[in-house]
Amino acid sequence: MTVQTISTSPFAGQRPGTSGLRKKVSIFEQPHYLENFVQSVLDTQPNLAGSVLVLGGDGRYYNSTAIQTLLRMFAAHGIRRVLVGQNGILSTPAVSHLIRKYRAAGGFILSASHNPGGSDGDFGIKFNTANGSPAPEKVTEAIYAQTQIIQSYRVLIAPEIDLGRLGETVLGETMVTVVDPVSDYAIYMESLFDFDVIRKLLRSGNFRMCFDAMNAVTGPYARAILEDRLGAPAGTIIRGIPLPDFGGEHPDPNLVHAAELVARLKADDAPDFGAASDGDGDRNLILGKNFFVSPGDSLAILTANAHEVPGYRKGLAGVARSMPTSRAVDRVATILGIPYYETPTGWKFFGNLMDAGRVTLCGEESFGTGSDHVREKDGLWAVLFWLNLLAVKKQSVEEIVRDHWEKFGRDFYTRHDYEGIESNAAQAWMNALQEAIPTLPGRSFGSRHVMHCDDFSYLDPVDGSLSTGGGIRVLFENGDRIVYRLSGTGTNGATIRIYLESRRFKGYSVDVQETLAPLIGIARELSNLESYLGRVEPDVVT
Ligand code: VG1
Ligand code: CO
Repeated sequence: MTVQTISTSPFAGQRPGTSGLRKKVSIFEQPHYLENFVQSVLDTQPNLAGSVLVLGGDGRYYNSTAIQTLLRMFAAHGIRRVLVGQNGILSTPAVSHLIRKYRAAGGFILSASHNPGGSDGDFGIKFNTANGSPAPEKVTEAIYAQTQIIQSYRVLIAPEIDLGRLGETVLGETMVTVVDPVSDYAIYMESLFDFDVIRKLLRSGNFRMCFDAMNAVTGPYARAILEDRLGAPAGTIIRGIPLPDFGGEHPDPNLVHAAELVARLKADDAPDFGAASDGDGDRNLILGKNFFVSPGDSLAILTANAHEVPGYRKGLAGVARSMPTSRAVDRVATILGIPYYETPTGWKFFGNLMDAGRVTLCGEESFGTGSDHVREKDGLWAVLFWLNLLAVKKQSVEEIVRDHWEKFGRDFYTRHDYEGIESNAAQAWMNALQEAIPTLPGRSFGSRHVMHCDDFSYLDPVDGSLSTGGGIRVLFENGDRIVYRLSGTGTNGATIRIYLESRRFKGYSVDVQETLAPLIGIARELSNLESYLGRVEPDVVT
């Protein structure tokens, strides 16, 4: 087996976004495209040579091809050992866990998360560092800079590894170990939650749940944990087999894309609990009987009730949320007397806070919740946390949420997405908003008065790094808030996100969109949405 050096030249646009490099499959399939990016990671991270790496993905189209390429490149780079998930499968939180458990120097996750898959869908690659966290901005920027000057990459000429067979294979001087994707993760979950009490609940005969794996990576994890270990009856999991094209659907666990699950939870004989996870297993959707738990509420509720769960009984060091996420958790933290942090969008900003022992739980409005047990958000972890609470508190999902609102007040919250916007138009709209920032404070819109407006920037309190351009926030005197930002994960033009939040202490039963309608109107008027985009209605409302 020989190492070949292949000449190449840079591709434009290999800057990782909110969560890794995401592009259409056809872009990744261009000769040298994937190799250039991977070589740029290896070249800029000198600690990887001679170390252990973790490798896996969500099973989407191009996953297996890419894994074989990466293995041959790792062998050419002198990586000592690679832990790769059987059939190339590893959920994002499982990768983070394996990196930490086996003290790997890092890992590669092949996924475009909730973006559609298949040959005309999306592919993605993300590099995580030795703490199991998505690479911080200074690392992704160094990788990007290298992609812009790369001239060659190295690859071992070798036959394909059989990814279906557990065990070890030598590739050049690299040991490749094909591991069971689920077992370490499942054991870890058992150490955090009270499996006995959850088992009792699931076997009691008066509690039913349904988990939608969305034809994506969590199917095998959910089966092993919910059915095999916790005794949920067969059939608890729907869409449980990972498919390369996710059955042609968006593996995005929200009310729009998890329509079948939502319908089941609305039926007369609805189960008591419904949950779903996304393409790579890091997001979660939580439903009760005919009841939706908004992700911001979920984070606040887990924070308020963490002492009920074995893994968090000793208390929380603090909590963090991304800036656009509802501020519901802040009030809980204040009452608990623990610090809370507001970070830019994307899980990579939580890593330092967790490593420094400043926060235990973190969350985002985009159906992401997690803790310092790994350094990624974790879909099944959130589901198990809720199951543990349901079992201990002996209340329904709805009762738990309503009790929480009663005690802490309620944040009405929604996100409106405008997808497939022509990039220049989206940028022009954003630029105009940026220019308007100094003119907004003091202006009134109906009965609301703008108190403060800025483009969010974040000074990391642990390493002092500065992240700018986090999104424009408009704060009103009555506590309402509008946030505007451009997505960093899309592959088709630009996606505009408008986040709306209004805190109320009364009027719980009112419909969220109805309650927020005046604020929604202001958000559109204030940003001149229609004149820039030629439209006002969003594509997706979550
Ligand atoms: C979106 C979400 C963000 C999340 C990111 C990755 O990013 O808004 O909260 O961290 O996706 O999640 P953006 O830049 O498109 O708004 V995942 O499950 O796609 O890795
Ligand atoms: Co995801």
